[in-house]
Amino acid sequence: MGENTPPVTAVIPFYNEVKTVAGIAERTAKYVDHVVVVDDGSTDGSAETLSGLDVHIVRHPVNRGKGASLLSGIEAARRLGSEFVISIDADGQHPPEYIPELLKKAEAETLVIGARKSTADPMPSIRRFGNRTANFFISWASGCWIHDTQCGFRIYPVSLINRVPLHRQRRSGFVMESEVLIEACRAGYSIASVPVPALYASVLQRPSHFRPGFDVTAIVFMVGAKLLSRAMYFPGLIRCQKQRLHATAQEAILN
Ligand SMILES: Nc1nc2c(ncn2[C@@H]2O[C@H](COP(=O)(O)OP(=O)(O)OP(=O)(O)O)[C@@H](O)[C@H]2O)c(=O)[nH]1
Ligand SMILES: [Mg+2]
Repeated sequence: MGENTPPVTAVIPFYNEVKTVAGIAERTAKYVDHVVVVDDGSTDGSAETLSGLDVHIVRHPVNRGKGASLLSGIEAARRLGSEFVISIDADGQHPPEYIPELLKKAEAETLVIGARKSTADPMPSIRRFGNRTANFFISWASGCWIHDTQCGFRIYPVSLINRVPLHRQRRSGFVMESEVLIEACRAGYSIASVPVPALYASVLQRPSHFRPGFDVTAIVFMVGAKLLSRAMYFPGLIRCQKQRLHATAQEAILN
């Protein structure tokens, strides 16, 4: 990276991504100081496709989930001396070519999220509905409007992970990526959004690992518990909806 840019590590957690993980790691390496790939007990030969690439490999002997893999990768990034971690999916849905755009917003007390915008490759409607619902409730519990709470293309300041309390039983699965937003906002971090394309049919080469029953239930229980613990946190609802209206008005002016 540039002389004055703090060191950046990309973390790519993956589970059975034999067709795509090596290509994503190679494309990502052009934009960061280090690439850490976290093999979460893959059984399809994904790890073999990485041989010869200039990447750090963290292995989980058995599958522990995306959240646990992100945390292992962030720990590896800390040991490499990085201040920022870029998380990126291994299935090709996040174009690494957008990393420089996300990096422009990187700051010590900011979590940057790639906010997926509609493209010619539309998100399945059930997924779009789920994302909108998640955005509403997670933004409420966070007390700030978050355009895309479910996108895993993000920049985490490494310091954030030790400062925010993540529930022990919720550190492993997809729910971790939702909980960390709420806790980051509570800890005073701000959230910045950078528009990125939403890629679906054109890149996906295997069924989703996201289990709508299990993972959605885990997210609903987590958000419910956070809201109940703050007496429903109505000030958070009002604040995030004001911010949403403001953002919508700004968008209308720009278009
Ligand atoms: N480390 C780890 N990564 C996982 C696990 N499950 C999924 N992933 C990775 O997390 C990323 C997102 O998983 P997906 O199955 O694509 O889930 P999604 O992107 O929310 O859902 P789709 O929009 O349907 O693709 C991919 O890079 C997966 O390889 C897991 O158990 N462990
Ligand atoms: Mg995916």
